[in-house]
Amino acid sequence: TLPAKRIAITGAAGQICYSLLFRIAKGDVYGPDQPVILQLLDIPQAMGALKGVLMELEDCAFPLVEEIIATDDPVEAFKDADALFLVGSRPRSKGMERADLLAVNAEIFKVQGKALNDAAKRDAKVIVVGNPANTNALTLAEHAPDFPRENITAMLRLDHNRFLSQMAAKAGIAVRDIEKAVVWGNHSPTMFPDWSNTVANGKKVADIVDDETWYRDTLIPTVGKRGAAIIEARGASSAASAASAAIDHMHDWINGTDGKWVSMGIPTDGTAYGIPEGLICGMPVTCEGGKYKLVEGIEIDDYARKMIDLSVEELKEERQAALGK
Ligand code: NAX
Repeated sequence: TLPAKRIAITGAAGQICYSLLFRIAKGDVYGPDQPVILQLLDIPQAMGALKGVLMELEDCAFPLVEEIIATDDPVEAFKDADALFLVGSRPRSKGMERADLLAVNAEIFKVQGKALNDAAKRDAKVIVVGNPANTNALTLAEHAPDFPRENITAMLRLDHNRFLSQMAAKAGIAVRDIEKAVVWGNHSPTMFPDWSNTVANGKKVADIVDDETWYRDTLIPTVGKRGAAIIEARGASSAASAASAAIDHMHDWINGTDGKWVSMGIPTDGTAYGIPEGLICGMPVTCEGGKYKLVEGIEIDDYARKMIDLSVEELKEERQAALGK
C-alpha cells in the first residue's frame, strides 16, 4: 500500500463537513487505492460535536482511513498536510455588518495562515471554502509568506457546477457534454458565469439556447442567488453540494482535467484579462500533473468586461476591509 496522504479539514463539526469527510474517507479525492489520515480542526466549543462525527467516521470502518486526528490547534491539524480543506469560518450573526464579518474572518485566516506557513508540506494544495472564500484565501496567503502562493485557491466550483446544470437543463443537453464554461470573479452574487465560449457537442450553447435575455436576466441571477434559494427552501445553507464541489475542485487539481476547463479562485499576477495582481479571483483553468494552468487568450467582449470588472471591484473592496490595502 501507498504511504498515507494527510488531509487537513477545518470546520469539521459543521454541515458541509458532515458530507465532505465521509466522501474524502471513501477515496473520492485521491482515489480508491490511496490511504488517508484525516486531521480535523474545529473550535473548542465544537469539540463535543466533533467527537460525535469522529465516532460516526469510525463506525463506517473505511478501509482507506489510517488515522483520524481531531483537534482545536491549527498547527497540529495542518502538520505535514498534503491537502487542506479550509471550510470553517465565522458566519454572519444578527446585526453584524459586512465589514465586521470580513474582520473576524481575517483574524481566523491570519492564525491559520501562520499555521500553514509553519506546519504544512510545501507542496500542499489548499482550497478555501469558508466565506468570504476569496478574501479569506488572500488573508491566508498574506500570513504564509514561506508557503507557495499558487497553492492557495478558493472555491468557485459550486458556482461552476450550478452554471453547468442550469445550461444543461435549458439547452436539453447533458452536463458531461458541456465544455469551456467559466465563472469569473468573487464567490458572491457578483460572480460572472460566462457562456461566450461554452460549447456542447460542437455547438455553442449560446446558439442552442438562442436567448440572450434568458442568459442575462435569468441564468446569471439564478446562479448568483442559488445559495439564498437553497436556504429559503431547505432552511439551511447548501452543504452536500458544497462538499461535492470541494471534492471536484481538489480531485481535478490532483488528477487533472484532460483539457477540460474548470473554474478556480486563483491568485492573480496582474498579467491576464485586465485583472489586477494581489487578488484571488475565479478564472478558467485546466489541470495537469498536479498543477492548474490559467486558460489564456479568451476573448472578453464588452458585456463580459463590465461583469468581470464589477466582481473584481468587490474583491478589491473586500481586500481593503480585510487587509487594509
Ligand atoms: P457550519 O456553521 O455548519 O460549520 C462551520 C464550522 O466551522 C463550525 O463547526 C464552526 O465551529 C467551525 N469554525 C468556526 N471557526 C473556526 C475556526 N477558526 N477554525 C476551525 N473551525 C471553525 O457552516 P457550513 O454550512 O459547514 O459552511 C462552512 C462555510 O462554507 C461557511 O463560511 C459558508 O458560508 C461557506 N460556504 C462556501 C461556499 C462556496 O462556494 N465557497 C458554498 C457553501 C457555503 O455557503
